[in-house]
Amino acid sequence: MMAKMAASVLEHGEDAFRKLFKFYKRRNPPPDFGDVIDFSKNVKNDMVFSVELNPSALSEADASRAGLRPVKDWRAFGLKGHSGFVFISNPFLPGSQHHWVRQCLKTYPQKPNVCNLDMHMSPSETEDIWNKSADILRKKNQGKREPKTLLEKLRWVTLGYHYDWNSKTYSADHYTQFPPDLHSLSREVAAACGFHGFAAEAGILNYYRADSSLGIHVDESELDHSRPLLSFSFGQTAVFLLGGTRREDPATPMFMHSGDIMVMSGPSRLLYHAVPCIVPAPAGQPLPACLLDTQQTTGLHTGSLVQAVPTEDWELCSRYLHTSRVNMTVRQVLGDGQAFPTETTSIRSEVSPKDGYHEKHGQEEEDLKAKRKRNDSGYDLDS
Ligand SMILES: O=C(O)CCC(=O)C(=O)O
Ligand SMILES: [Mn+2]
Repeated sequence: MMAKMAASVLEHGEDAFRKLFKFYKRRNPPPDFGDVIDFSKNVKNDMVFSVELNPSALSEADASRAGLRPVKDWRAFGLKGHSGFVFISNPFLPGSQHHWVRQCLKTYPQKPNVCNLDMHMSPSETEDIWNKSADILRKKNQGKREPKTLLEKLRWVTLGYHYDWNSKTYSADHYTQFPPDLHSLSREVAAACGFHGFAAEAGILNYYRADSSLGIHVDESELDHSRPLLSFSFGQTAVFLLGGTRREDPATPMFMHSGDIMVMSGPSRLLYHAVPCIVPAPAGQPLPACLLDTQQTTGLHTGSLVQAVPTEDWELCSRYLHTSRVNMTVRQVLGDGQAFPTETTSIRSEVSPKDGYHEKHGQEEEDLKAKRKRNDSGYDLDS
Protein backbone atom coordinates (compact mmCIF):
# COMPACT_ATOMS: atom_id res chain seq x y z
CA MET A 1 0.00 0.00 0.00
CA MET A 2 2.72 2.44 1.06
CA ALA A 3 4.94 1.47 -1.83
CA LYS A 4 2.09 1.92 -4.24
CA MET A 5 1.33 5.36 -2.85
CA ALA A 6 4.96 6.41 -3.00
CA ALA A 7 5.14 5.31 -6.59
CA SER A 8 2.05 7.25 -7.49
CA VAL A 9 3.28 10.39 -5.72
CA LEU A 10 6.49 10.07 -7.68
CA GLU A 11 4.69 9.51 -10.91
CA HIS A 12 2.37 12.46 -10.57
CA GLY A 13 4.47 14.56 -8.27
CA GLU A 14 8.15 15.30 -7.83
CA ASP A 15 9.49 13.42 -10.75
CA ALA A 16 6.78 13.90 -13.37
CA PHE A 17 8.33 16.98 -15.01
CA ARG A 18 11.80 15.47 -14.91
CA LYS A 19 10.54 12.23 -16.41
CA LEU A 20 8.86 14.08 -19.25
CA PHE A 21 12.04 16.08 -19.79
CA LYS A 22 14.05 12.87 -20.07
CA PHE A 23 11.43 11.29 -22.29
CA TYR A 24 11.77 14.06 -24.89
CA LYS A 25 15.51 14.37 -24.49
CA ARG A 26 16.03 10.72 -25.37
CA ARG A 27 17.70 10.16 -28.72
CA ASN A 28 17.76 6.43 -29.14
CA PRO A 29 15.09 5.44 -29.97
CA PRO A 30 13.68 8.91 -30.70
CA PRO A 31 10.63 9.88 -28.61
CA ASP A 32 7.08 9.77 -29.89
CA PHE A 33 5.97 13.39 -30.40
CA GLY A 34 2.29 12.39 -30.63
CA ASP A 35 1.33 14.20 -27.39
CA VAL A 36 3.07 17.46 -28.26
CA ILE A 37 0.66 20.33 -28.96
CA ASP A 38 1.24 21.78 -32.43
CA PHE A 39 -0.24 25.28 -32.62
CA SER A 40 0.61 25.49 -36.33
CA LYS A 41 -2.01 22.83 -37.02
CA ASN A 42 -5.63 22.55 -36.03
CA VAL A 43 -5.22 21.85 -32.35
CA LYS A 44 -7.36 19.10 -30.93
CA ASN A 45 -6.60 19.44 -27.26
CA ASP A 46 -9.06 20.21 -24.46
CA MET A 47 -6.54 22.44 -22.72
CA VAL A 48 -6.09 24.79 -25.67
CA PHE A 49 -8.32 27.76 -26.45
CA SER A 50 -8.10 30.63 -28.95
CA VAL A 51 -7.16 34.04 -27.59
CA GLU A 52 -8.69 37.11 -29.21
CA LEU A 53 -6.14 39.90 -29.15
CA ASN A 54 -7.31 43.48 -29.51
CA PRO A 55 -6.45 44.46 -33.10
CA SER A 56 -6.44 48.17 -32.22
CA ALA A 57 -3.74 47.69 -29.55
CA LEU A 58 -1.14 47.78 -32.33
CA SER A 59 -1.68 49.67 -35.59
CA GLU A 60 -1.15 47.84 -38.86
CA ALA A 61 1.56 50.35 -39.75
CA ASP A 62 3.49 49.70 -36.52
CA ALA A 63 3.09 45.94 -36.92
CA SER A 64 4.36 46.06 -40.48
CA ARG A 65 7.29 48.27 -39.46
CA ALA A 66 8.33 45.51 -37.05
CA GLY A 67 7.92 42.83 -39.73
CA LEU A 68 4.66 41.53 -38.24
CA ARG A 69 1.30 40.74 -39.82
CA PRO A 70 -1.72 42.82 -38.74
CA VAL A 71 -2.84 41.69 -35.27
CA LYS A 72 -6.27 40.71 -36.63
CA ASP A 73 -4.51 37.93 -38.58
CA TRP A 74 -2.52 36.54 -35.64
CA ARG A 75 -3.38 33.07 -34.38
CA ALA A 76 -3.03 33.27 -30.61
CA PHE A 77 -3.75 30.55 -28.05
CA GLY A 78 -4.01 30.08 -24.32
CA LEU A 79 -3.79 27.01 -22.13
CA LYS A 80 -6.48 26.26 -19.55
CA GLY A 81 -5.15 26.65 -16.03
CA HIS A 82 -2.30 28.87 -17.25
CA SER A 83 -3.79 32.32 -17.24
CA GLY A 84 -1.41 34.88 -18.77
CA PHE A 85 0.31 32.40 -21.06
CA VAL A 86 -0.13 33.35 -24.72
CA PHE A 87 1.26 31.40 -27.65
CA ILE A 88 1.32 33.31 -30.96
CA SER A 89 1.82 31.03 -33.93
CA ASN A 90 4.35 32.76 -36.24
CA PRO A 91 2.93 36.28 -36.72
CA PHE A 92 5.93 37.40 -38.82
CA LEU A 93 5.43 38.66 -42.37
CA PRO A 94 6.89 36.36 -45.01
CA GLY A 95 10.62 36.96 -45.20
CA SER A 96 10.97 39.14 -42.12
CA GLN A 97 12.40 36.52 -39.74
CA HIS A 98 15.64 36.72 -41.72
CA HIS A 99 16.51 40.04 -40.12
CA TRP A 100 16.23 38.71 -36.56
CA VAL A 101 18.23 35.60 -37.37
CA ARG A 102 21.02 37.69 -38.87
CA GLN A 103 20.97 39.99 -35.82
CA CYS A 104 21.31 36.98 -33.49
CA LEU A 105 24.17 35.46 -35.47
CA LYS A 106 26.06 38.48 -36.75
CA THR A 107 25.17 41.63 -34.81
CA TYR A 108 24.08 40.85 -31.26
CA PRO A 109 27.09 38.65 -30.37
CA GLN A 110 29.34 41.69 -30.93
CA LYS A 111 30.83 43.72 -28.10
CA PRO A 112 29.78 45.25 -25.78
CA ASN A 113 27.27 42.40 -25.49
CA VAL A 114 28.46 39.41 -23.49
CA CYS A 115 28.54 35.78 -24.63
CA ASN A 116 29.48 32.39 -23.18
CA LEU A 117 32.81 32.44 -25.03
CA ASP A 118 33.85 35.53 -23.02
CA MET A 119 33.89 33.35 -19.90
CA HIS A 120 37.15 31.72 -20.95
CA MET A 121 38.47 33.73 -23.91
CA SER A 122 39.95 37.21 -24.18
CA PRO A 123 37.91 40.05 -25.69
CA SER A 124 40.10 40.07 -28.82
CA GLU A 125 39.49 36.37 -29.34
CA THR A 126 35.71 36.76 -29.12
CA GLU A 127 35.66 39.92 -31.22
CA ASP A 128 33.92 39.40 -34.55
CA ILE A 129 32.66 35.86 -34.11
CA TRP A 130 30.79 36.05 -37.40
CA ASN A 131 33.77 36.99 -39.58
CA LYS A 132 36.07 34.59 -37.78
CA SER A 133 33.64 31.74 -38.49
CA ALA A 134 32.20 32.69 -41.88
CA ASP A 135 34.87 31.46 -44.30
CA ILE A 136 35.46 28.23 -42.40
CA LEU A 137 31.72 27.53 -42.15
CA ARG A 138 31.13 28.25 -45.83
CA LYS A 139 33.80 25.75 -46.84
CA LYS A 140 32.93 23.20 -44.18
CA ASN A 141 31.95 19.89 -45.50
CA GLN A 142 29.06 18.47 -43.61
CA GLY A 143 29.55 15.16 -41.94
CA LYS A 144 33.31 15.52 -41.70
CA ARG A 145 34.69 16.02 -38.21
CA GLU A 146 36.34 19.40 -38.14
CA PRO A 147 37.03 21.76 -35.25
CA LYS A 148 34.00 23.83 -34.31
CA THR A 149 33.94 27.49 -35.28
CA LEU A 150 33.17 30.16 -32.68
CA LEU A 151 29.68 30.53 -34.13
CA GLU A 152 29.07 26.83 -33.54
CA LYS A 153 30.35 27.19 -29.97
CA LEU A 154 28.09 30.14 -29.20
CA ARG A 155 25.51 29.17 -26.54
CA TRP A 156 24.22 32.45 -25.16
CA VAL A 157 24.48 36.20 -25.51
CA THR A 158 23.18 38.71 -22.97
CA LEU A 159 21.85 42.16 -23.85
CA GLY A 160 21.01 45.27 -21.83
CA TYR A 161 21.35 44.45 -18.13
CA HIS A 162 23.73 41.53 -18.50
CA TYR A 163 22.57 38.59 -16.47
CA ASP A 164 25.15 37.39 -13.96
CA TRP A 165 24.94 33.59 -14.05
CA ASN A 166 26.80 33.15 -10.78
CA SER A 167 24.89 35.56 -8.55
CA LYS A 168 21.68 35.10 -10.62
CA THR A 169 21.13 38.83 -10.56
CA TYR A 170 21.12 41.85 -12.83
CA SER A 171 22.83 45.01 -11.66
CA ALA A 172 22.87 48.69 -12.50
CA ASP A 173 26.60 48.70 -13.18
CA HIS A 174 26.59 46.02 -15.84
CA TYR A 175 24.40 47.53 -18.49
CA THR A 176 24.95 48.33 -22.15
CA GLN A 177 22.41 49.74 -24.57
CA PHE A 178 19.64 47.29 -25.42
CA PRO A 179 19.39 46.84 -29.24
CA PRO A 180 16.81 49.42 -30.41
CA ASP A 181 15.27 47.13 -33.07
CA LEU A 182 14.59 44.32 -30.60
CA HIS A 183 13.36 46.88 -28.07
CA SER A 184 10.75 48.07 -30.59
CA LEU A 185 9.72 44.57 -31.68
CA SER A 186 9.21 43.65 -28.02
CA ARG A 187 7.22 46.79 -27.27
CA GLU A 188 4.92 46.10 -30.25
CA VAL A 189 4.33 42.45 -29.38
CA ALA A 190 3.70 43.28 -25.71
CA ALA A 191 1.27 46.05 -26.73
CA ALA A 192 -0.64 43.63 -28.97
CA CYS A 193 -1.06 41.43 -25.89
CA GLY A 194 -2.35 44.35 -23.82
CA PHE A 195 0.90 45.34 -22.09
CA HIS A 196 1.50 48.93 -22.99
CA GLY A 197 4.79 50.63 -22.25
CA PHE A 198 6.83 47.44 -22.06
CA ALA A 199 10.53 48.34 -21.82
CA ALA A 200 12.95 45.66 -22.97
CA GLU A 201 15.84 45.97 -20.52
CA ALA A 202 17.52 42.57 -20.57
CA GLY A 203 17.76 39.89 -23.20
CA ILE A 204 19.10 36.38 -23.20
CA LEU A 205 19.71 34.82 -26.58
CA ASN A 206 19.96 31.04 -26.54
CA TYR A 207 21.67 29.09 -29.32
CA TYR A 208 20.72 25.42 -29.61
CA ARG A 209 22.50 22.81 -31.72
CA ALA A 210 20.78 19.55 -32.67
CA ASP A 211 21.57 17.91 -29.32
CA SER A 212 21.17 20.88 -26.97
CA SER A 213 18.59 21.20 -24.23
CA LEU A 214 17.68 23.69 -21.51
CA GLY A 215 16.96 22.39 -18.02
CA ILE A 216 13.90 22.99 -15.86
CA HIS A 217 13.89 26.51 -14.43
CA VAL A 218 11.91 29.64 -13.54
CA ASP A 219 12.89 33.15 -14.64
CA GLU A 220 12.57 35.13 -11.46
CA SER A 221 15.65 37.34 -11.31
CA GLU A 222 13.81 40.29 -12.81
CA LEU A 223 12.62 42.64 -10.06
CA ASP A 224 9.17 43.34 -11.48
CA HIS A 225 7.22 40.17 -12.27
CA SER A 226 4.13 42.09 -13.31
CA ARG A 227 5.80 42.72 -16.67
CA PRO A 228 5.62 39.91 -19.24
CA LEU A 229 8.49 37.79 -20.50
CA LEU A 230 8.64 37.43 -24.29
CA SER A 231 10.25 34.60 -26.16
CA PHE A 232 10.93 34.39 -29.92
CA SER A 233 11.95 31.21 -31.76
CA PHE A 234 13.82 30.89 -35.06
CA GLY A 235 15.15 27.97 -37.04
CA GLN A 236 14.65 24.36 -36.05
CA THR A 237 11.60 23.27 -34.08
CA ALA A 238 11.97 22.53 -30.37
CA VAL A 239 9.76 20.98 -27.70
CA PHE A 240 8.81 23.35 -24.88
CA LEU A 241 7.59 21.99 -21.55
CA LEU A 242 5.39 24.33 -19.54
CA GLY A 243 4.90 23.30 -15.93
CA GLY A 244 3.32 24.93 -12.93
CA THR A 245 4.37 27.19 -10.09
CA ARG A 246 5.86 24.22 -8.24
CA ARG A 247 8.55 22.03 -9.65
CA GLU A 248 6.44 18.92 -9.05
CA ASP A 249 3.47 20.20 -11.08
CA PRO A 250 2.83 18.33 -14.33
CA ALA A 251 4.09 19.83 -17.59
CA THR A 252 2.45 20.36 -20.97
CA PRO A 253 4.57 19.72 -24.10
CA MET A 254 4.25 21.96 -27.15
CA PHE A 255 6.25 22.60 -30.33
CA MET A 256 7.99 25.92 -30.87
CA HIS A 257 8.39 26.47 -34.59
CA SER A 258 10.31 29.19 -36.37
CA GLY A 259 8.60 32.55 -35.90
CA ASP A 260 6.53 31.51 -32.88
CA ILE A 261 6.26 33.94 -29.98
CA MET A 262 5.39 33.10 -26.38
CA VAL A 263 4.29 35.56 -23.76
CA MET A 264 4.50 34.57 -20.11
CA SER A 265 2.60 37.07 -18.02
CA GLY A 266 0.43 37.39 -14.93
CA PRO A 267 0.05 34.09 -13.08
CA SER A 268 2.12 32.38 -15.82
CA ARG A 269 5.13 34.67 -15.48
CA LEU A 270 6.78 32.41 -12.89
CA LEU A 271 5.97 28.96 -14.26
CA TYR A 272 8.60 26.25 -14.48
CA HIS A 273 9.64 25.49 -18.03
CA ALA A 274 12.30 23.69 -20.05
CA VAL A 275 13.41 22.82 -23.58
CA PRO A 276 14.23 19.10 -23.61
CA CYS A 277 15.09 18.75 -27.29
CA ILE A 278 15.40 20.10 -30.78
CA VAL A 279 13.20 18.10 -33.15
CA PRO A 280 15.08 16.57 -36.11
CA ALA A 281 14.08 18.31 -39.36
CA PRO A 282 12.08 16.16 -41.78
CA ALA A 283 14.26 14.40 -44.37
CA GLY A 284 14.81 16.58 -47.41
CA GLN A 285 13.51 19.74 -45.71
CA PRO A 286 16.32 21.14 -43.60
CA LEU A 287 14.71 24.59 -43.24
CA PRO A 288 11.09 25.35 -42.30
CA ALA A 289 9.02 26.71 -45.20
CA CYS A 290 8.64 30.17 -43.60
CA LEU A 291 12.40 30.68 -43.80
CA LEU A 292 12.41 29.85 -47.51
CA ASP A 293 10.09 32.81 -48.18
CA THR A 294 11.93 35.43 -50.14
CA GLN A 295 12.63 38.55 -48.17
CA GLN A 296 10.15 41.34 -48.47
CA THR A 297 12.57 43.91 -49.73
CA THR A 298 9.84 45.79 -51.57
CA GLY A 299 7.82 46.38 -48.42
CA LEU A 300 10.82 47.82 -46.62
CA HIS A 301 10.60 51.54 -46.22
CA THR A 302 12.51 54.03 -44.15
CA GLY A 303 11.56 53.56 -40.55
CA SER A 304 11.26 49.82 -40.93
CA LEU A 305 13.02 47.94 -38.15
CA VAL A 306 13.58 45.02 -40.41
CA GLN A 307 16.43 45.29 -42.87
CA ALA A 308 17.00 43.17 -45.95
CA VAL A 309 19.71 40.58 -45.33
CA PRO A 310 22.33 40.38 -48.11
CA THR A 311 22.32 37.00 -49.87
CA GLU A 312 25.81 36.07 -48.73
CA ASP A 313 24.85 36.70 -45.10
CA TRP A 314 21.64 34.72 -45.45
CA GLU A 315 23.48 31.77 -47.00
CA LEU A 316 25.53 31.43 -43.86
CA CYS A 317 22.54 31.99 -41.53
CA SER A 318 20.60 29.37 -43.44
CA ARG A 319 23.45 26.88 -43.29
CA TYR A 320 23.73 27.41 -39.53
CA LEU A 321 19.97 27.01 -39.04
CA HIS A 322 19.90 23.65 -40.85
CA THR A 323 21.04 22.19 -37.55
CA SER A 324 20.23 24.91 -35.01
CA ARG A 325 17.60 26.90 -33.22
CA VAL A 326 17.95 30.45 -31.97
CA ASN A 327 15.78 31.87 -29.21
CA MET A 328 15.52 35.45 -27.93
CA THR A 329 13.98 36.01 -24.50
CA VAL A 330 13.26 39.60 -23.60
CA ARG A 331 12.64 40.87 -20.10
CA GLN A 332 11.77 44.09 -18.35
CA VAL A 333 13.84 44.00 -15.19
CA LEU A 334 12.59 47.02 -13.27
CA GLY A 335 9.08 48.33 -12.83
CA ASP A 336 8.30 51.90 -13.80
CA GLY A 337 10.25 54.16 -11.46
CA GLN A 338 11.91 51.18 -9.74
CA ALA A 339 15.65 51.12 -9.06
CA PHE A 340 18.06 48.35 -8.16
CA PRO A 341 18.37 47.81 -4.43
CA THR A 342 21.65 48.94 -2.92
CA GLU A 343 24.38 46.35 -2.23
CA THR A 344 23.41 45.59 1.35
CA THR A 345 19.73 45.05 0.66
CA SER A 346 20.31 43.30 -2.65
CA ILE A 347 17.70 40.67 -3.35
CA ARG A 348 19.24 37.36 -4.23
CA SER A 349 17.38 34.71 -6.11
CA GLU A 350 16.10 32.01 -3.81
CA VAL A 351 16.36 29.25 -6.41
CA SER A 352 18.65 26.38 -5.65
CA PRO A 353 21.52 26.05 -8.12
CA LYS A 354 19.85 23.07 -9.74
CA ASP A 355 16.81 25.12 -10.63
CA GLY A 356 18.68 28.24 -11.55
CA TYR A 357 20.03 29.57 -14.75
CA HIS A 358 23.56 28.81 -13.89
CA GLU A 359 23.03 25.14 -14.44
CA LYS A 360 20.13 25.18 -16.79
CA HIS A 361 21.75 24.33 -20.10
CA GLY A 362 22.00 20.59 -20.69
CA GLN A 363 22.54 20.00 -17.00
CA GLU A 364 21.00 16.60 -16.60
CA GLU A 365 23.03 14.14 -14.55
CA GLU A 366 24.21 12.19 -17.59
CA ASP A 367 25.80 15.35 -18.91
CA LEU A 368 27.47 16.05 -15.60
CA LYS A 369 28.99 12.59 -15.66
CA ALA A 370 30.11 12.88 -19.24
CA LYS A 371 33.63 14.18 -19.56
CA ARG A 372 32.82 17.23 -21.55
CA LYS A 373 34.42 20.60 -21.52
CA ARG A 374 32.33 23.26 -19.89
CA ASN A 375 32.69 26.95 -19.74
CA ASP A 376 32.45 28.85 -16.50
CA SER A 377 28.71 29.16 -16.51
CA GLY A 378 27.80 25.56 -16.98
CA TYR A 379 27.03 25.69 -20.68
CA ASP A 380 28.12 22.71 -22.62
CA LEU A 381 30.41 23.91 -25.35
CA ASP A 382 30.90 20.60 -27.05
CA SER A 383 27.36 19.57 -27.63
O1 LIG B 1 14.76 28.57 -25.69
C1 LIG B 1 13.65 28.77 -25.18
O2 LIG B 1 12.61 28.70 -25.82
C2 LIG B 1 13.53 29.08 -23.72
C3 LIG B 1 14.59 29.99 -23.19
C4 LIG B 1 14.41 30.28 -21.75
O3 LIG B 1 13.59 29.72 -21.08
C5 LIG B 1 15.25 31.30 -21.10
O4 LIG B 1 16.20 31.84 -21.71
O5 LIG B 1 14.97 31.60 -19.94
MN1 LIG C 1 13.25 30.67 -19.17
